[in-house]
Amino acid sequence: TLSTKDKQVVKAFWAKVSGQGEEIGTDAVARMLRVYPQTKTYFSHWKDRSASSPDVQKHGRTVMAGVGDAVAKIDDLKGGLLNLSELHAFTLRVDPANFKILSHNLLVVMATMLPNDFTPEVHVSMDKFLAAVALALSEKYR
Ligand code: ZNH
Repeated sequence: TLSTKDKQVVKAFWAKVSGQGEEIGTDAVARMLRVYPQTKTYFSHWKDRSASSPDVQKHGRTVMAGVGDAVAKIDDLKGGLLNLSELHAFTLRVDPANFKILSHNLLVVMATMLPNDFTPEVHVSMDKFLAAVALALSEKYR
């Protein structure tokens, strides 16, 4: 579980990320599709899956807005993300294993784009936070 310290670190880092949110989200989604091609099945209707694609950019913004919403609900992720979990489980039917894959790609891109802010301390807390988000999103699958 997330400690008080983790929550502080996540909130402080997220404030720095926000300015580049769109770029980070877009890059993470494009990278996920490229490196983990099994994730492409959910986006088969997109013509272009590169980082310059309007579809990828739009989804990058969407995902980052979702993560930002999760930061705001950090004290009750399971309750706060219940509707989003339901959407992914029943409507979108996304395999929950993919939540970890996107989290990993978000970490890689944040580390690359904010090398000075992405300290080992931030790495630990963001990793725990994104794992908690993935768990909360998996809630409705059980
Ligand atoms: Zn998801 C959608 C978030 C992951 C797939 N998403 C979505 C949205 C959001 C999100 C917010 C919108 C909703 C509405 O509209 O209402 N996601 C999210 C998050 C995460 C995710 C936060 C993590 C971290 N997803 C994911 C994955 C996948 C997905 C991994 C696969 C691979 N999503 C998806 C889809 C969709 C979504 C397909 C739909 C889109 C459209 O339609 O456009």
